[in-house]
Parts: sequence; C-alpha cells; structure tokens
Amino acid sequence: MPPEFPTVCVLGLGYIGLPTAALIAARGLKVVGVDVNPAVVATVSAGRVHIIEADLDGLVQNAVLTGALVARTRPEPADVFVIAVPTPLSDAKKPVLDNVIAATRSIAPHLKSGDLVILESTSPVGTTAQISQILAASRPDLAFPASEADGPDADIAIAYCPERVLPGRILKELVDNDRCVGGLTPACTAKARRFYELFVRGECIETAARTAEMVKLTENAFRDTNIAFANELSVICDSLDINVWELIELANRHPRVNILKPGPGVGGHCIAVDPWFIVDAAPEEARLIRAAREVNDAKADYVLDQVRALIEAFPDRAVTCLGLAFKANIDDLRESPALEIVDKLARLYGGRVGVVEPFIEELPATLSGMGVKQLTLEEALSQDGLLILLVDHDLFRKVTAEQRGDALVYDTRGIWREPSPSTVSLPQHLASPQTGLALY
Ligand code: SAJ
Repeated sequence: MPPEFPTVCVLGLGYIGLPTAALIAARGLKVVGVDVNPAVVATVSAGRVHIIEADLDGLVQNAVLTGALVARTRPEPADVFVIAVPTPLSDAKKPVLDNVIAATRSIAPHLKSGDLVILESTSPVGTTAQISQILAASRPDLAFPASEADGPDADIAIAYCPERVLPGRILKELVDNDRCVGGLTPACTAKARRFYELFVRGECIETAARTAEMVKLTENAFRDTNIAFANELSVICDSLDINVWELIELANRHPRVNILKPGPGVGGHCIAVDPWFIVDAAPEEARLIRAAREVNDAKADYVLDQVRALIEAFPDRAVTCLGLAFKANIDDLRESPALEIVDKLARLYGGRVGVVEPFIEELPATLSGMGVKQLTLEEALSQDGLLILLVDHDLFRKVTAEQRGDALVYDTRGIWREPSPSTVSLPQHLASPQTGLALY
C-alpha cells in the first residue's frame, strides 16, 4: 500500500522545526524544510545545523546526504504541511501571529485535495480556525473544515498539534512524549494522528483544536505559576529572615507538596511568554496567571536591588555575576533574567562588573560595550569579591566552600547551601559578623 503521506513540508527550521523535519526524514518520508532565512537554508543544505541540540547534527547530515531532507526558502507541493514558526509577544504582551499568517499564505498555492495542514507553533486559542479561514479565502476551489463543526469531510484536513520538548532532549522527547492531536473536525484529528504515529512512540491523544491550543498554553502557565510561588516565597523569607532553601526542602517532605525552586526570574521563549496568551484571551478571568507573570518578572529587579545594596556596602570588592543563560547548562540567553540583571548592573557600574558564562565564547556586544569583562571561573574565585550566582550551571554547582574563600556570596539559586568559612549566603542572612551588614 503506498504511504499516505509520502512528502512533508516543514515551515520553520528552528528549535522545533529542524529536529521535526530531520526525524520525519529519518522515517523514510521526503521532507522539504522551509525557512525564510537564507543562511539557515544554506546551513541545512550543507548538512549542518545552526542550533545546538544533542544528536541533531548527525541526523540532519544523514538526512541531507540521502536526499530525504532538502532545505528551501519557499514551500513546495507536499502531502503534509507542518507550520512551526515563532509566535513572539509584542511589547504590549499580545501574541504576534505574523509568521504563522505568512507561512499559511505561502502554502495556499501548493495545496491539493487530500492534503493535511498542521499548526505546531504555540498559538492563542482559535488560531487553527483562523488559518483555515485564510486558506479558504485563498483557495475557493477547495473545501476547508469549518471550525469545530462536524461538517462534511473537507478536501483539506487541518489540526493543531503542539510539541512539549525540553531543550537539550528534543529529539528524544519528540518521539517519546505523548502528543495532543487537535483537528478542526474528527476527520482532521484522525488524519493528523495517523501522521504523527509514523514517528511518535508516545500516545497520540485526540481532542478538538481549541483544546489542543489551550493544552500547550496551560502546561507552561502551570509551570510559571508554580515558579512564581517559589519566587514569592523567597522574597517573603528574606523579609522574615528565613532560609528559603531550607524552608522548601522541609515543606517538600510532605508527600503531596512539590514546591519548585526560586531563581532570579523566569527566562526562555516559552514559560515567560505562553501564559500571556491566556491572559490576552481571558483578561478578566486569568488573574492568578497574570499575577504569576508579574511576580516572576519582578524578581529580576528584586535581585538587582539586593546586589546594588551589596555593592554600595562593599565599594572595594570586585563584582562578578556567575551565569547569563536563561537556565542551567545551555547557551540560550533569550529572555534571560540573568542577562537583564547584568545589563542593568553594567549601566550602573560599568567596568566594575565581571561575568562568568562558560557556555558562550564572548559576551553580547551590549555588555562588552559597557566595559563588562568576561572572566573564567578561576579568575572570579581568585578575587575574593562579590559573587552573584544567577544560573545554576553544573560548573558552578561544583565550586566548594573552600574555593569560594572570602568571597561574599549572593546565591539566587540555592546551589551553595553550605556557607563559606568566612562569609554568609545572602540575602537570607543579610547581617554578617564581618560586615555588620543588615539589608532587610
Ligand atoms: N525555573 C525556575 N525555577 C524552577 C524551574 C525553572 O526559576 O524550579 C526557571 C528557569 O531557570 C528558566 C525558566 O524558569 O529561566 C524556564 O525553565 P524551564 O526549564 O521550565 O523552561 P523551558 O522553556 O526550557 O521548557 C519549558 C518546559 N515546559 C514545562 O516544563 C511545562 C518544556 O516542557 C516545554 O516544552 C518548553 O517550556 C516549551 O517549549 O514550551
């Protein structure tokens, strides 16, 4: 029996699109990867990758070598079209769908009866129905599914199927994780499920498109709200002079309590972004979700205020921030609270600020332009200055109390629980015998 989906066109060759395209190609389907950035197309066409992700380079190289994957700047006819383009936030915290709409318009001329269109990009509820309307207006010769109705079988199937992968484990999780498959009609859902079952080992669970759109947003809003609870706890504990790390460790001994970890704020292009899509759709009802976003966004300025108080109290000490990435052990600075804090410190103290970031070769120009120096961890530890730990990279976790010596430590991630012999971890114990410093 001939394959139902011999050719697939993946639009957007980023963190999700490129691994998805390579995985589908590895399953023997012909894949046309499309990106509006010619440099990305050139890189992939050469069998190389422009993003750091475990095992992706080998998969792409092999797919390109065998001809299973080709990269183009414009879509071509296919049996399945997967839209995996960015959906950023505007300054007003509104979803920006320009990329999704442009990708939708670009595939319209290539559609034929029997094709399947899948939206994977994180999108506001109702976007899948919106792209169906856009396509219907472009191709009156074809019948498109009405949103949610059981309507007659359309010529084109349309579904929303979000990914839920963790950077660094993308190829594994794309295959192993359960997948939510949300068609505009049951026939669309069934067709999309048959497609994903070609390369997904997790369960492909059927639902309606609007529910699938909300699932993705819900997962990340849930995580953001739980992180906000931890962050708010850390601020409360500072004011009550309680060690928040000890508090959480004890509370989590309860069999049904799992409090997440405080940090300097929430970064990345998902957790810090997706909850705003819900707030935008239901501004009156999404009060807790909005409040969580505001708590997490405010944490960076809270940390900044604590650091400024330290710097003012210890004018002779060198200041070194440990970490710029938005989370541990990656090089991604997108929406990073650490980067925001260092940037604001640099505007205040310029060349007095140093940074250790083991996952990047050189500092962003905005920082080096203000005189910020990139140091090695050894250089930072040798200064006995102020160490502001912002990212819990494994490299930093290994630093012992002895190695920290006489440095004054502000550990925003709670990875150095044992205090150095002559210093105390700030801000939980803001008073210190050596300094008489009391910051409340
Ligand atoms: N963070 C904390 N404390 C915690 C956990 C995280 O401060 O206890 C911070 C991190 O430092 C980081 C931010 O939150 O700055 C986000 O970290 P993350 O690991 O939650 O975020 P992502 O964006 O790498 O991955 C998330 C995951 N979503 C969920 O866990 C619900 C991943 O499964 C999603 O696929 C991904 O977002 C996405 O693509 O949406």
